[in-house]
Amino acid sequence: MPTQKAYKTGSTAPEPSAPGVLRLISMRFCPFAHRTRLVLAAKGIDYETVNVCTKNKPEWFFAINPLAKVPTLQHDGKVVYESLVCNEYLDRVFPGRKLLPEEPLEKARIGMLQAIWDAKILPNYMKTKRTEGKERQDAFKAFKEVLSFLEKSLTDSGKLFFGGDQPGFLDYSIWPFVERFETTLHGDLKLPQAEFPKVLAWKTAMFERPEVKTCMFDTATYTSVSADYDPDFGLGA
Ligand code: GSH
Repeated sequence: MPTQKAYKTGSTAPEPSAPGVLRLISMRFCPFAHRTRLVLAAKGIDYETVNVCTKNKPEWFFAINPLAKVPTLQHDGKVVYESLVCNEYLDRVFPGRKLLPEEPLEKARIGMLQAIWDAKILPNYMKTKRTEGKERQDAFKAFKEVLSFLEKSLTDSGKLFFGGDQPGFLDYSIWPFVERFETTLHGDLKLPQAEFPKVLAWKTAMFERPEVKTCMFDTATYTSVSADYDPDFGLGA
């Protein structure tokens, strides 16, 4: 069971990790740290967790990462932060299944889908969370329009996952948000099976993955946490 202790403002810094021990500075419900926990689990990398409170950050965190954001990795005296940077670092440095493709165009494809996710899909989803009535329906329509890029990518590749026959880099970077979408995308905001057969099959398959199960919280937890903590899942913070 991962630790639930979280270091807050005024706390004394934890002892440095033992030599050779990878440390993840995290916050339990952070979707960005979740990205990195998924990669750690998928690659079977051993690590220890130090949780910080991202609302009342401990002063010592700024000395490690000037942005003081999670996830942050400490590894053999080195520091790596920003979730996608952390994930690429882990993928390059640690053995195990490779998550990023070597082939340049294939790697570019993943990067472009990530950009669509960041610039279009996630913001439109966030709008459905924040709005009501007609505005919400319009946001949901816009969300579906941009989600169709993911549907097309899976259709074109003929694979179950964005990484191919197994989840890869993009699967793990978008999944934490999709897991949280369960709090919103039901009732009149349910994704239609006829429009999104591939995305919905991907979602079902992702829920079955052991690394996803290890890292997840249930929808009830996300609902209560997002009401109390960050309706925007930390975005724009
Ligand atoms: N771009 C960063 C990444 O991809 O790692 C975003 C990370 C992020 O915003 N994490 C939140 C955080 O540390 C917690 S969910 N917030 C504290 C802050 O924004 O100062």
